[in-house]
Amino acid sequence: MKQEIEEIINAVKAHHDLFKYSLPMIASENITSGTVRTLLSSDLSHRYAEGTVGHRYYQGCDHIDVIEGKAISYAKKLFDAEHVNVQPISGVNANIAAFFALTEPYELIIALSVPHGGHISHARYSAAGIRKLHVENHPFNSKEMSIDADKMVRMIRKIEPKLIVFGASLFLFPHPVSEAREAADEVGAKIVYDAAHVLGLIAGKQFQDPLKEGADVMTGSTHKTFPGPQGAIILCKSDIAHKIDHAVFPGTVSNHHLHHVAGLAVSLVEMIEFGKDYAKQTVSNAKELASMLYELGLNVICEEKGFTESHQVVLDVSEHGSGSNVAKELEQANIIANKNLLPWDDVDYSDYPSGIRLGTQELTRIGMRKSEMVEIADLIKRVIVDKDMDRVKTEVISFRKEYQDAHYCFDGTKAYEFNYR
Ligand code: DSN
Repeated sequence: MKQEIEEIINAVKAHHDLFKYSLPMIASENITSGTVRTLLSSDLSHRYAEGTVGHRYYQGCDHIDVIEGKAISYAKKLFDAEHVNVQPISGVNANIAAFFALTEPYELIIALSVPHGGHISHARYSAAGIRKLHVENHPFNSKEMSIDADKMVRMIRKIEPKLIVFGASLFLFPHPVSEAREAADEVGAKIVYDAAHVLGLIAGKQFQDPLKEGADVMTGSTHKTFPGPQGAIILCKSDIAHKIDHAVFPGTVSNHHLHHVAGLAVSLVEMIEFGKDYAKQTVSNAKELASMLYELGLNVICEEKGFTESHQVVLDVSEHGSGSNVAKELEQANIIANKNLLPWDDVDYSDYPSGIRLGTQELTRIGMRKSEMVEIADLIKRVIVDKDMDRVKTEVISFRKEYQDAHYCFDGTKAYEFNYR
């Protein structure tokens, strides 16, 4: 094999080995079933199907129409949604499309700030800025890690935004969607809920149901708690379906990723069958991990509120070095997590935030339950407090050996294998 190609293949193999024998705890990642992985490398990955089901600009799309039609109908069923678009190629793309569908340039929106956990695409310097929107931040209670609903309602009535955005990257507790609805109606605002992080929990009915609570649109990545392929989905009320579809194509996507749509269709079937059990276990694992870490002396935030209602657990590790240093130390022990800005951090030092964000969704997907969380809490504590990286790494590798299959799907064996000829 040509050396340059071999080097790439070897790097991919090494990547697989890392994830096979580590604790994958980035809160925005997951692993797909074998069927989905196979579909991602199918011929669909290099075809065009601009347009919508039955109305394409290219020939050769009959089977693609079947696949996309099924993905839409499974998503409608799983989320009880009036309208679904499966074409956005990423969560940011889905948010940009929602902003283009529901606002005009220079209008005002309310969203969560990044230091309070908001996603960058809700900020002026990202997707909201691309639409030239003026962004006011949700009033936030940092101690409770939640939006202050009373202040938010007063703010909606006072500043009369065109759009109210909910959802976050640091996302421990539900957002006040139903509380916003009446004031939003009074001022003529729409509500977009960015469910990127919690889509799998919503699918499994273990988190708030934004569409039922009054959101007009729900966007979401399909590869975080929702254990599907990289990409995104938009679900919305039927009265704005046309605006959303038009903002996706031709607005912000030319060709969508057809292999993603096929993988998503299968992931939706998996979640219809197993979503409730998976989501329940994910949240219960997060609660267990948080309380074990707390008992071991770590500063897990929001103890008064039971730490978390989602897949995330957040630690303030400022006593043990910055979040950046601790994330690197965890990586030395094969525990993969990320540093995170916390509300009380100085944003000017954002390369050295005090937080570590942990997610339990992938550990759950590979079959771990509460007893494994107890062991993992101990391993994490030994890195963060005792700085015992070398010994913990050996133990993590050995611990991981028996968790190699994806659960909550029909075809999950050897989920981390990569066989290249
Ligand atoms: N970067 C993702 C996260 O980790 O939250 C969101 O896009």
